[in-house]
Amino acid sequence: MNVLEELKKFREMDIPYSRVLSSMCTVSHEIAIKAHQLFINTNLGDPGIFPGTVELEKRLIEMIGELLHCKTPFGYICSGGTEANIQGIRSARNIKTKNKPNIVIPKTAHFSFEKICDILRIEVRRADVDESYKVEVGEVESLIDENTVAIVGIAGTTELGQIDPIVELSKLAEEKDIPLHIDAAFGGLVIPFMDKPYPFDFINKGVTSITIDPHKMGMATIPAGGIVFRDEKFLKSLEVETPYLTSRMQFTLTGTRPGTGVASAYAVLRALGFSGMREIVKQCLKNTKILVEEMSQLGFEPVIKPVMNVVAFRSENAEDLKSELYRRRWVISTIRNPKAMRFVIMPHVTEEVIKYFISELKEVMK
Ligand code: 0PR
Repeated sequence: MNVLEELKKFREMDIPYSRVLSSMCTVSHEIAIKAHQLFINTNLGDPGIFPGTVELEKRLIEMIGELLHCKTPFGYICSGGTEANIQGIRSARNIKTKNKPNIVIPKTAHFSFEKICDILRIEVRRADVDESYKVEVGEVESLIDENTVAIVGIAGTTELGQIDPIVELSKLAEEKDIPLHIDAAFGGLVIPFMDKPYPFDFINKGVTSITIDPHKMGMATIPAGGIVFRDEKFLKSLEVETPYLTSRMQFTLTGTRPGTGVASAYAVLRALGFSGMREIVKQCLKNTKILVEEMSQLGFEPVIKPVMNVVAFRSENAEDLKSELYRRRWVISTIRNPKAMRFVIMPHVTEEVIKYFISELKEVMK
């Protein structure tokens, strides 16, 4: 058998995105795929060989900076939100230099922070959230001490798409002179394109770094995460010497690093422009509303009124429903507290997909 035929067989075992209602990734935009192909052999780990790709990354970071209200952004495109969060916290730890460092994160933070604390040997302190699942700023304050090297706020929580009170967190961070890292891995390419965007970004003086992933709502090819710092000193604090490369220093976590994420993310933002992105986000929010209406007719109530295109519906037998749906090749996810079915309404989750899904859910519930 031809090897490509063999590969196709394996690929056909995967579930197509049109049946995936749980993912923060989506079908890459067609311009992203073309851009990816053009840059397929690039390696930003050795920048002297790829000055064109380096320049493209610089321009992309500037575009992202403009979106995030930062005139002189410092950052790079990495493997995803996990790496971006690692680098955000690692830089804060390097700058604050404490013997027994700790960070204060919301209880709703993504599991990447567990990896971070393990890798960096940092104590993690989890602050409670209020009834709308936003972190309690008072709790955050009470968990801070002289060894706190960073505070984390989330703009678009993984489970519910909620936004923490970042304006207040920023005031606290400024007052205490502690770096504030914002995990906007998902929300970073949603919130700026909403009708009344919540000020989650560098517009707040206390915000020092932001995670923002083009391979989620940016429709770039995987992998494409993003980390942006307000101040160059954070990036500098991550540098190691690279004696035999075309560059002298390297601040990235990985060595060999694809230029495909840079090219595909840049292509989408340039081709669509901020106005095109606004249209995409508008459509996702409209489809989220459609799902909420359909689900409410089946008796399901959202845990919180959706803030963005992530929504969870209370259900005592969410796990059973998920399993039964999976048997029919539909993928949803669940959350445990409260028990709920969770959906991410990405660009591939169209009105048609939602209607088809609802008809199958009705069957499953019989
Ligand atoms: N921060 C937040 C707020 C996230 O939601 C995620 C991932 C990350 C950081 C980490 O990003 P990377 O996975 O790029 O390192 N959120 C999704 C999740 O855990 C990732 C995902 C994507 C999961 C596609 C499943 C899937 O099919 O739910």
